[in-house]
Amino acid sequence: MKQAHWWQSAIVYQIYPRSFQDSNGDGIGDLPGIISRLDYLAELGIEALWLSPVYASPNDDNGYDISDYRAIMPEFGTMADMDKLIVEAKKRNIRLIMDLVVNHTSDEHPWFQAAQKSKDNPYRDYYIWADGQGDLPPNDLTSVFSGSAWEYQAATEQYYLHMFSKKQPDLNWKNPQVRVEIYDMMNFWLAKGIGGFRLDVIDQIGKEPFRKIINNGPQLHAYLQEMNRETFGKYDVMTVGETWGATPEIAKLYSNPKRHEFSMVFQFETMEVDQVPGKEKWDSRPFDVPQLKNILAKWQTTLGDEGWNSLFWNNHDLPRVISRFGAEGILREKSGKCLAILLHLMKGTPYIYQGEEIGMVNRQVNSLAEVADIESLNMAQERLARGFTMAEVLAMINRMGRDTARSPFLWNDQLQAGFTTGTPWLSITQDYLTINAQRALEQPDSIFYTYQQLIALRKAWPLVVWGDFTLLASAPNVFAYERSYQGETLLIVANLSKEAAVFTLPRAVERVVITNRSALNDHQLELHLAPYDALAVVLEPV
Ligand code: TEU
Ligand code: CA
Repeated sequence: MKQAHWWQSAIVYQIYPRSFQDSNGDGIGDLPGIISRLDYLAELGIEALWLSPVYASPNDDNGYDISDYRAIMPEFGTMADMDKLIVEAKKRNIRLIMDLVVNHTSDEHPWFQAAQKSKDNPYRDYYIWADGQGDLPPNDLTSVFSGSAWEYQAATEQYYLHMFSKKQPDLNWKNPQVRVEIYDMMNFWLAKGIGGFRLDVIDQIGKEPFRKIINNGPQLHAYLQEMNRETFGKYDVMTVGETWGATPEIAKLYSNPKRHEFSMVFQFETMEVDQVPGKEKWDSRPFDVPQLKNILAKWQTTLGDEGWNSLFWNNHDLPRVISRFGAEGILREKSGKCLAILLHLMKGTPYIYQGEEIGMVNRQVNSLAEVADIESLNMAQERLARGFTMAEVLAMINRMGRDTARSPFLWNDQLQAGFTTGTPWLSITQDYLTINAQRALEQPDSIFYTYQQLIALRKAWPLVVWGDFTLLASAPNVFAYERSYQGETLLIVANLSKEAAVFTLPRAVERVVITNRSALNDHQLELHLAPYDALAVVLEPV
């Protein structure tokens, strides 16, 4: 057996705290709410919990704009609640992964408050400032959230850089003092006994904005090695970097254990399979299954022992996977199970985004008044000005907008789905009488138990953790692969479409490990697959 880290056989569950469980009726999820649901998470079997940011924040970008890294957002609770969460989670063998947003702070962070006062303020150089070009910004860099990445600040007659909203000024990582402060803060959290960090847009910290280099800047990996050395390198924790532009070769730079940077990164190449090439995410095209197969197979085979994959279908920035790559309606649970089986038997660390395990679908809106997400709202403003119709813009938001996956967790069939006794901060549009956790727990064949079974399989079976991956030839919409380890082979077949398909098995089946079909319908090598059928089988030895 290879040298194992705990995170190589663990499954991570992501919580978007605002939307998980409200405990006091203010319509906003909170830490006591999360604590009250730890038994549910333990029953699912997850071993790590990634919390989207819970630090003090004015919430321009729902916590990704931090005004105090060492304080908890009052809406979410107190530091005592946080300490209790860490302890209570640990009792259930669950480690807490903190979301670390260090590419930028909030403009309400004391560092920025000081920095903006004058050019010679000691904190000025914590951020990135520049003179304009006449009436224009320093250059034409654009923010991820639309518009210029530079904001003019009249008091000192200079612009500051913000790759996200103008309330999220970018930190200047070239300043050693900034790095020391960040590392101190990380050590503060590590000392509390957390299980690791998810590092927000970390590929941007080595940026050279005046050369218009944002991702993968020249100093990026030097900073990460320094960070590792100064902070989490001394602990048995996991780290996962959010790296939008990463290729497998770039991922090896981050996750090759010899380089002492991160455990793994999130790759987003998979997310291009329903996007018009070269355009923005809002410009959609039908889901290209063959492309998905090629991308995932490439990541599975290229990293080898020089890196580690993270496996995910969705998160708080992405649409719900059933609405995106599966099917809502009568095929909802079937397609959800299919996607789960397909992903969870690959090599890497799987992530589940809250509600995925009960088959939640996209939240839908009828007007901009129902939208909270700053990225969607900025896009709407920009595209309406460019001549798109409101109907077109709403369709984009309903398909790709970030609120699709940020709506409250559906706990039961009571008022507001059991999320709150008050009015939820984001309205619930899904059919929670049909889709809810209580119902999923009551039905032995629900999607919840498929996830539970997949998690248990990974914990119990080294093949799932360590097995080599081979993509198999198949019909365009069928995804088939093998995992093999120490003479044993597991075959996974998934039909990612609403059409029937055929897959020919190389040998007879010895046993079915997991499936979303009621039974294997025949004993022949030719397997007839109904829409979204998926199965994992061990074949008879050669
Ligand atoms: O996301 C980084 C990022 O690039 C996303 O904004 C992404 O481009 C977009 O959401 C895709 O639709 C991280 C966080 O996950 C996100 O929630 C934050 O808004 C962002 O950083 C800024 O901190
Ligand atoms: Ca609350």
